[in-house]
Amino acid sequence: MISKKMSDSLNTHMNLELFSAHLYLVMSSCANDLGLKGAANWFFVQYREEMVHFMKFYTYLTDQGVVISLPANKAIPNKYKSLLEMMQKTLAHENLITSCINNLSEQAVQEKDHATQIFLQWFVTEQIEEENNDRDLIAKLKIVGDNGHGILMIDSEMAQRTFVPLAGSPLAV
Ligand code: OFO
Repeated sequence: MISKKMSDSLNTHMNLELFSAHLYLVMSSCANDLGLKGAANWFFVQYREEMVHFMKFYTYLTDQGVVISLPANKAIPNKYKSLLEMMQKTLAHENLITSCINNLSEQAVQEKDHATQIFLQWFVTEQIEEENNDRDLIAKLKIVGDNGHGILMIDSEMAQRTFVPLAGSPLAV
C-alpha cells in the first residue's frame, strides 16, 4: 500500500529520471558534434543508465497498483561550448537529483512507508557514485584546460565506459 501523496511524489521524480535520460542523450549528440566520440559514448551510456532508473520507478509504481502519468517533457538544452561545460551541467543536474531523492526518502520516513524507503536506498547510493564520477572528470578537464591533446586523452578514457545491465533490470536497451 502506498499513499496518494507518496505515489504522486514518486511519479514526479520518475518523470525527472526520464528528463535525465533525454538530457544525456542530447549531450551525447552535442559531444559527437564537438568531435568527441568518447564523450559521446560516455553520455550515451549515461542515457541508458537513466532509462534504467526511470524503469525502476515505473516498475515500483505499477507493482504498487499505481497508474503512472507522463506529462509533456520540458525542452532539452542542446547548446554547449565545451565538454567541461557539459560535465559541469551534468554535475549540477545530479546534485538536483540527489536532493530530490533525499526529499523522497524523508517523505517515506515521515509516512512510515518502509517499502518506499527500501526502494529508494539504491538511488541514495547510486547518487554518490554519479556525483563522484562527474567531479573526477571535471577535475581532469580543468587540469588540461584548452589543451587539445589533453582533452583527446580524456575523450579516449570516456570511450571506455560500457553499459552494465543490472541483475533483474526491467530494461536492457
Ligand atoms: Fe543520474 O541518476 Fe538518475 O537521474
